Amino acid sequence: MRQQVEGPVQLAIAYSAPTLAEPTPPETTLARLEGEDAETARRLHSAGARISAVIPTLNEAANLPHVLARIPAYVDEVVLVDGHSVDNTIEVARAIRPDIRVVIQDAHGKGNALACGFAASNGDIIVMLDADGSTDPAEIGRFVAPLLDGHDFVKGSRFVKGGGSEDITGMRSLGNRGLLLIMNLLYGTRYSDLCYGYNAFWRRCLPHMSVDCNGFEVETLITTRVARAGLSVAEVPSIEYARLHGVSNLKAVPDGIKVLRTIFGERFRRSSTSRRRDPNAWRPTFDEFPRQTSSEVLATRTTEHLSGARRGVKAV
Ligand SMILES: Nc1nc2c(ncn2[C@@H]2O[C@H](COP(=O)(O)OP(=O)(O)OP(=O)(O)O)[C@@H](O)[C@H]2O)c(=O)[nH]1
Ligand SMILES: [Mg+2]
Repeated sequence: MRQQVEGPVQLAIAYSAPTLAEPTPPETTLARLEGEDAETARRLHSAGARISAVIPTLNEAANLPHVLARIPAYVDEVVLVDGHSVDNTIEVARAIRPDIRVVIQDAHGKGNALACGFAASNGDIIVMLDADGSTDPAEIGRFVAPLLDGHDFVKGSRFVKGGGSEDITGMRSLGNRGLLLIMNLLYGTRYSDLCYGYNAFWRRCLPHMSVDCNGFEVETLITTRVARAGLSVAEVPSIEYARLHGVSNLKAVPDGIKVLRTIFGERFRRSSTSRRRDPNAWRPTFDEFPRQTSSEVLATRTTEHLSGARRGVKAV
Protein backbone atom coordinates (compact mmCIF):
# COMPACT_ATOMS: atom_id res chain seq x y z
CA MET A 1 0.00 0.00 0.00
CA ARG A 2 1.25 3.49 -0.74
CA GLN A 3 2.37 5.15 2.44
CA GLN A 4 0.34 8.07 3.67
CA VAL A 5 2.97 10.24 5.25
CA GLU A 6 2.20 13.25 7.38
CA GLY A 7 5.41 15.22 7.16
CA PRO A 8 6.52 18.18 9.20
CA VAL A 9 5.28 21.58 8.16
CA GLN A 10 7.48 23.00 5.46
CA LEU A 11 10.10 25.57 6.18
CA ALA A 12 9.83 29.30 5.84
CA ILE A 13 13.02 30.13 4.01
CA ALA A 14 14.04 33.02 1.83
CA TYR A 15 15.69 31.24 -1.03
CA SER A 16 18.12 32.03 -3.77
CA ALA A 17 19.20 29.24 -6.07
CA PRO A 18 22.88 28.39 -5.87
CA THR A 19 24.67 28.27 -9.17
CA LEU A 20 27.13 25.64 -10.23
CA ALA A 21 30.82 26.29 -10.40
CA GLU A 22 32.67 25.83 -13.66
CA PRO A 23 33.05 22.15 -14.58
CA THR A 24 35.72 20.55 -12.42
CA PRO A 25 39.11 20.83 -14.14
CA PRO A 26 40.10 17.47 -15.54
CA GLU A 27 43.34 17.19 -13.63
CA THR A 28 41.45 17.40 -10.29
CA THR A 29 38.70 14.99 -11.25
CA LEU A 30 40.86 12.65 -13.29
CA ALA A 31 43.25 12.11 -10.42
CA ARG A 32 40.36 10.45 -8.57
CA LEU A 33 38.93 8.53 -11.50
CA GLU A 34 39.88 5.59 -13.59
CA GLY A 35 38.77 3.89 -16.78
CA GLU A 36 35.31 4.76 -18.08
CA ASP A 37 34.69 7.36 -15.37
CA ALA A 38 37.88 9.21 -16.32
CA GLU A 39 36.83 9.13 -19.97
CA THR A 40 33.35 10.48 -19.09
CA ALA A 41 34.90 13.26 -17.00
CA ARG A 42 37.25 14.19 -19.85
CA ARG A 43 34.41 14.32 -22.36
CA LEU A 44 32.19 16.35 -20.04
CA HIS A 45 34.92 18.84 -19.45
CA SER A 46 35.69 19.33 -23.11
CA ALA A 47 31.96 19.82 -23.79
CA GLY A 48 31.74 22.28 -20.86
CA ALA A 49 28.77 20.29 -19.57
CA ARG A 50 27.87 20.06 -15.90
CA ILE A 51 25.73 17.24 -14.50
CA SER A 52 22.95 17.33 -11.92
CA ALA A 53 21.61 14.12 -10.41
CA VAL A 54 17.99 14.44 -9.26
CA ILE A 55 16.94 11.86 -6.67
CA PRO A 56 13.42 11.66 -5.19
CA THR A 57 13.21 10.24 -1.68
CA LEU A 58 10.41 9.02 0.53
CA ASN A 59 11.82 7.38 3.66
CA GLU A 60 15.07 6.20 2.11
CA ALA A 61 17.49 6.84 5.01
CA ALA A 62 18.62 3.21 5.07
CA ASN A 63 19.37 3.17 1.33
CA LEU A 64 21.12 6.51 0.92
CA PRO A 65 24.56 5.46 2.25
CA HIS A 66 24.78 2.92 -0.58
CA VAL A 67 23.30 5.17 -3.27
CA LEU A 68 25.17 8.40 -2.52
CA ALA A 69 28.50 6.60 -2.19
CA ARG A 70 28.15 5.32 -5.74
CA ILE A 71 27.66 8.70 -7.42
CA PRO A 72 30.67 9.31 -9.67
CA ALA A 73 32.96 12.23 -8.83
CA TYR A 74 32.23 13.97 -12.14
CA VAL A 75 28.62 14.67 -11.06
CA ASP A 76 28.57 18.37 -10.20
CA GLU A 77 25.35 18.64 -8.21
CA VAL A 78 23.10 16.23 -6.35
CA VAL A 79 19.52 17.41 -5.77
CA LEU A 80 17.59 15.28 -3.31
CA VAL A 81 13.84 15.94 -3.45
CA ASP A 82 12.17 14.79 -0.30
CA GLY A 83 8.50 13.91 -0.02
CA HIS A 84 8.17 14.69 3.70
CA SER A 85 10.01 11.59 4.87
CA VAL A 86 9.35 10.61 8.45
CA ASP A 87 12.65 8.81 8.89
CA ASN A 88 15.92 10.78 8.94
CA THR A 89 16.43 10.76 5.17
CA ILE A 90 17.52 14.40 5.06
CA GLU A 91 19.90 14.17 7.98
CA VAL A 92 21.53 11.03 6.59
CA ALA A 93 21.90 12.61 3.15
CA ARG A 94 23.50 15.74 4.54
CA ALA A 95 25.81 13.78 6.81
CA ILE A 96 27.08 11.69 3.90
CA ARG A 97 27.23 14.47 1.38
CA PRO A 98 27.36 17.94 2.94
CA ASP A 99 27.12 19.61 -0.47
CA ILE A 100 23.81 17.90 -1.30
CA ARG A 101 20.92 20.23 -2.14
CA VAL A 102 17.74 19.30 -0.31
CA VAL A 103 14.49 20.36 -1.93
CA ILE A 104 11.06 19.83 -0.42
CA GLN A 105 8.42 19.10 -3.04
CA ASP A 106 5.32 21.31 -3.17
CA ALA A 107 2.78 18.47 -3.54
CA HIS A 108 2.81 14.68 -3.31
CA GLY A 109 4.10 11.86 -5.47
CA LYS A 110 7.20 10.95 -7.44
CA GLY A 111 6.11 12.98 -10.48
CA ASN A 112 5.85 16.18 -8.49
CA ALA A 113 9.16 15.39 -6.76
CA LEU A 114 10.96 15.07 -10.07
CA ALA A 115 9.37 18.25 -11.43
CA CYS A 116 10.59 20.16 -8.34
CA GLY A 117 14.05 18.60 -8.63
CA PHE A 118 14.34 19.53 -12.30
CA ALA A 119 13.26 23.09 -11.49
CA ALA A 120 15.88 23.31 -8.73
CA SER A 121 18.74 21.80 -10.71
CA ASN A 122 21.39 23.81 -12.54
CA GLY A 123 23.16 21.19 -14.64
CA ASP A 124 23.34 21.18 -18.43
CA ILE A 125 22.70 17.45 -18.20
CA ILE A 126 20.15 16.09 -15.74
CA VAL A 127 20.10 12.48 -14.61
CA MET A 128 17.04 11.14 -12.76
CA LEU A 129 17.43 8.06 -10.61
CA ASP A 130 15.89 6.38 -7.58
CA ALA A 131 17.10 6.34 -3.98
CA ASP A 132 16.12 2.79 -3.06
CA GLY A 133 19.27 1.15 -4.44
CA SER A 134 17.47 -0.18 -7.53
CA THR A 135 19.27 2.13 -9.96
CA ASP A 136 23.05 2.20 -9.79
CA PRO A 137 24.61 5.68 -9.97
CA ALA A 138 27.78 4.05 -11.26
CA GLU A 139 25.94 3.61 -14.58
CA ILE A 140 25.59 7.39 -15.09
CA GLY A 141 28.51 7.49 -17.54
CA ARG A 142 26.67 5.07 -19.79
CA PHE A 143 23.74 7.52 -19.96
CA VAL A 144 25.92 10.56 -20.52
CA ALA A 145 27.89 9.20 -23.49
CA PRO A 146 24.97 9.23 -26.00
CA LEU A 147 24.03 12.75 -24.86
CA LEU A 148 27.56 13.91 -25.65
CA ASP A 149 27.27 12.10 -28.98
CA GLY A 150 24.31 14.30 -29.92
CA HIS A 151 21.16 12.66 -28.53
CA ASP A 152 18.69 14.79 -26.60
CA PHE A 153 17.35 12.17 -24.22
CA VAL A 154 18.68 8.81 -22.99
CA LYS A 155 16.38 6.13 -21.60
CA GLY A 156 17.59 3.31 -19.42
CA SER A 157 16.29 -0.06 -20.56
CA ARG A 158 16.11 -3.26 -18.59
CA PHE A 159 15.18 -5.24 -21.69
CA VAL A 160 18.05 -4.72 -24.10
CA LYS A 161 21.24 -6.77 -24.16
CA GLY A 162 23.29 -5.94 -21.08
CA GLY A 163 20.25 -4.75 -19.11
CA GLY A 164 18.18 -6.69 -16.60
CA SER A 165 15.98 -6.60 -13.56
CA GLU A 166 16.19 -8.31 -10.20
CA ASP A 167 13.14 -6.44 -9.09
CA ILE A 168 10.38 -6.85 -11.64
CA THR A 169 7.73 -9.50 -10.94
CA GLY A 170 6.15 -11.66 -13.70
CA MET A 171 2.91 -9.71 -13.40
CA ARG A 172 4.61 -6.32 -13.66
CA SER A 173 6.77 -7.47 -16.55
CA LEU A 174 3.64 -8.55 -18.43
CA GLY A 175 1.95 -5.22 -17.70
CA ASN A 176 5.04 -3.31 -18.77
CA ARG A 177 5.22 -5.24 -22.03
CA GLY A 178 1.54 -4.64 -22.82
CA LEU A 179 1.82 -0.91 -22.08
CA LEU A 180 5.03 -0.69 -24.09
CA LEU A 181 3.35 -2.33 -27.08
CA ILE A 182 0.53 0.22 -26.98
CA MET A 183 3.03 3.05 -26.61
CA ASN A 184 5.09 1.90 -29.59
CA LEU A 185 1.99 1.41 -31.77
CA LEU A 186 0.49 4.79 -30.93
CA TYR A 187 3.67 6.84 -31.13
CA GLY A 188 5.57 4.97 -33.85
CA THR A 189 8.48 4.39 -31.48
CA ARG A 190 10.59 1.25 -31.01
CA TYR A 191 11.38 1.48 -27.34
CA SER A 192 12.20 -1.63 -25.35
CA ASP A 193 11.19 -0.34 -21.90
CA LEU A 194 8.63 2.13 -20.60
CA CYS A 195 8.15 2.34 -16.83
CA TYR A 196 11.76 2.71 -15.70
CA GLY A 197 13.00 5.54 -13.55
CA TYR A 198 16.57 5.90 -14.83
CA ASN A 199 16.92 8.51 -17.59
CA ALA A 200 19.21 11.40 -18.56
CA PHE A 201 18.68 14.41 -20.79
CA TRP A 202 19.93 17.84 -21.75
CA ARG A 203 18.35 20.72 -19.89
CA ARG A 204 16.79 21.97 -23.15
CA CYS A 205 14.37 18.99 -23.01
CA LEU A 206 12.63 20.34 -19.89
CA PRO A 207 10.05 22.60 -21.61
CA HIS A 208 9.11 19.69 -23.89
CA MET A 209 8.73 17.34 -20.92
CA SER A 210 6.88 19.89 -18.84
CA VAL A 211 6.28 17.44 -16.01
CA ASP A 212 2.88 18.21 -14.50
CA CYS A 213 1.71 14.87 -13.10
CA ASN A 214 2.13 13.70 -9.53
CA GLY A 215 2.45 9.95 -9.55
CA PHE A 216 4.39 7.01 -10.91
CA GLU A 217 3.08 7.68 -14.43
CA VAL A 218 5.80 10.32 -14.60
CA GLU A 219 8.26 8.22 -16.62
CA THR A 220 5.52 7.51 -19.17
CA LEU A 221 4.53 11.17 -19.32
CA ILE A 222 8.14 12.13 -20.00
CA THR A 223 8.62 9.38 -22.60
CA THR A 224 5.45 10.25 -24.51
CA ARG A 225 6.16 14.00 -24.53
CA VAL A 226 9.74 13.49 -25.62
CA ALA A 227 8.50 11.24 -28.45
CA ARG A 228 5.85 13.74 -29.52
CA ALA A 229 8.38 16.56 -29.50
CA GLY A 230 10.48 14.56 -31.97
CA LEU A 231 13.56 14.66 -29.75
CA SER A 232 16.40 12.29 -30.48
CA VAL A 233 16.20 9.39 -28.00
CA ALA A 234 18.76 6.65 -27.31
CA GLU A 235 18.33 3.63 -25.08
CA VAL A 236 21.13 2.21 -22.96
CA PRO A 237 21.15 -1.06 -21.03
CA SER A 238 20.60 -0.72 -17.31
CA ILE A 239 20.27 -3.19 -14.49
CA GLU A 240 17.47 -2.70 -12.01
CA TYR A 241 18.35 -4.13 -8.61
CA ALA A 242 15.95 -5.08 -5.87
CA ARG A 243 15.13 -2.30 -3.42
CA LEU A 244 17.72 -2.61 -0.62
CA HIS A 245 15.57 -1.69 2.40
CA GLY A 246 12.01 -0.56 2.93
CA VAL A 247 8.90 -1.07 0.86
CA SER A 248 7.86 0.01 -2.61
CA ASN A 249 5.46 2.93 -2.90
CA LEU A 250 4.11 1.68 -6.22
CA LYS A 251 0.67 0.06 -6.58
CA ALA A 252 0.82 -2.05 -9.74
CA VAL A 253 -2.84 -1.94 -10.85
CA PRO A 254 -3.87 1.68 -10.14
CA ASP A 255 -0.50 2.98 -11.26
CA GLY A 256 -0.69 0.79 -14.39
CA ILE A 257 -4.08 2.34 -15.19
CA LYS A 258 -2.61 5.82 -14.80
CA VAL A 259 0.19 4.85 -17.19
CA LEU A 260 -2.36 3.63 -19.75
CA ARG A 261 -4.39 6.82 -19.44
CA THR A 262 -1.22 8.85 -19.89
CA ILE A 263 -0.27 6.98 -23.08
CA PHE A 264 -3.68 7.65 -24.64
CA GLY A 265 -4.14 11.11 -23.14
CA GLU A 266 -0.80 12.39 -24.38
CA ARG A 267 -1.22 10.88 -27.84
CA PHE A 268 -4.50 12.65 -28.49
CA ARG A 269 -3.79 15.85 -26.55
CA ARG A 270 -3.48 19.05 -28.53
CA SER A 271 -0.16 20.67 -27.79
CA SER A 272 -0.40 23.21 -25.00
CA THR A 273 -0.37 26.81 -26.15
CA SER A 274 0.54 28.08 -22.69
CA ARG A 275 3.65 25.94 -22.77
CA ARG A 276 4.56 27.25 -26.21
CA ARG A 277 4.08 30.85 -25.07
CA ASP A 278 5.97 30.52 -21.78
CA PRO A 279 8.88 28.07 -21.78
CA ASN A 280 9.00 28.31 -17.97
CA ALA A 281 5.33 27.44 -17.47
CA TRP A 282 6.28 23.94 -16.35
CA ARG A 283 8.29 25.05 -13.32
CA PRO A 284 6.64 24.13 -10.02
CA THR A 285 7.48 25.95 -6.83
CA PHE A 286 9.50 24.23 -4.13
CA ASP A 287 11.20 24.94 -0.85
CA GLU A 288 14.85 24.30 -0.22
CA PHE A 289 16.74 23.68 2.95
CA PRO A 290 19.50 26.20 3.45
CA ARG A 291 23.00 24.93 3.86
CA GLN A 292 22.76 24.23 7.59
CA THR A 293 24.26 21.50 9.71
CA SER A 294 21.97 18.53 10.09
CA SER A 295 21.31 19.27 13.77
CA GLU A 296 20.25 22.82 12.83
CA VAL A 297 17.97 21.42 10.14
CA LEU A 298 16.47 18.97 12.58
CA ALA A 299 15.95 21.68 15.20
CA THR A 300 14.25 23.98 12.67
CA ARG A 301 11.96 21.24 11.43
CA THR A 302 11.00 20.16 14.92
CA THR A 303 10.31 23.71 16.08
CA GLU A 304 8.20 24.47 13.04
CA HIS A 305 6.38 21.18 13.30
CA LEU A 306 5.51 21.82 16.92
CA SER A 307 4.50 25.43 16.36
CA GLY A 308 2.48 24.58 13.26
CA ALA A 309 4.34 27.26 11.34
CA ARG A 310 2.99 27.93 7.88
CA ARG A 311 5.05 27.21 4.81
CA GLY A 312 6.75 30.26 3.58
CA VAL A 313 8.59 31.90 0.76
CA LYS A 314 8.57 29.87 -2.39
CA ALA A 315 11.63 29.57 -4.53
CA VAL A 316 11.42 30.50 -8.18
N1 LIG B 1 9.94 12.80 -3.03
C1 LIG B 1 9.24 11.71 -3.25
N2 LIG B 1 9.85 10.57 -3.63
C2 LIG B 1 9.09 9.48 -3.85
C3 LIG B 1 7.69 9.47 -3.70
N3 LIG B 1 7.23 8.23 -3.99
C4 LIG B 1 8.32 7.49 -4.30
N4 LIG B 1 9.45 8.24 -4.21
C5 LIG B 1 10.82 7.86 -4.51
O1 LIG B 1 10.87 7.46 -5.86
C6 LIG B 1 11.75 6.36 -6.03
C7 LIG B 1 11.01 5.17 -6.63
O2 LIG B 1 9.99 4.78 -5.73
P1 LIG B 1 9.68 3.24 -5.38
O3 LIG B 1 8.74 3.23 -4.24
O4 LIG B 1 10.94 2.50 -5.22
O5 LIG B 1 8.90 2.78 -6.62
P2 LIG B 1 9.39 2.05 -7.90
O6 LIG B 1 10.88 2.00 -7.96
O7 LIG B 1 8.68 2.66 -9.04
O8 LIG B 1 8.76 0.63 -7.64
P3 LIG B 1 9.49 -0.70 -7.17
O9 LIG B 1 10.01 -1.31 -8.43
O10 LIG B 1 8.41 -1.50 -6.53
O11 LIG B 1 10.57 -0.33 -6.20
C8 LIG B 1 12.33 6.08 -4.65
O12 LIG B 1 13.56 6.75 -4.54
C9 LIG B 1 11.29 6.67 -3.70
O13 LIG B 1 11.83 7.05 -2.46
C10 LIG B 1 7.05 10.70 -3.29
O14 LIG B 1 5.84 10.81 -3.13
N5 LIG B 1 7.88 11.78 -3.10
MG1 LIG C 1 11.99 1.11 -6.47
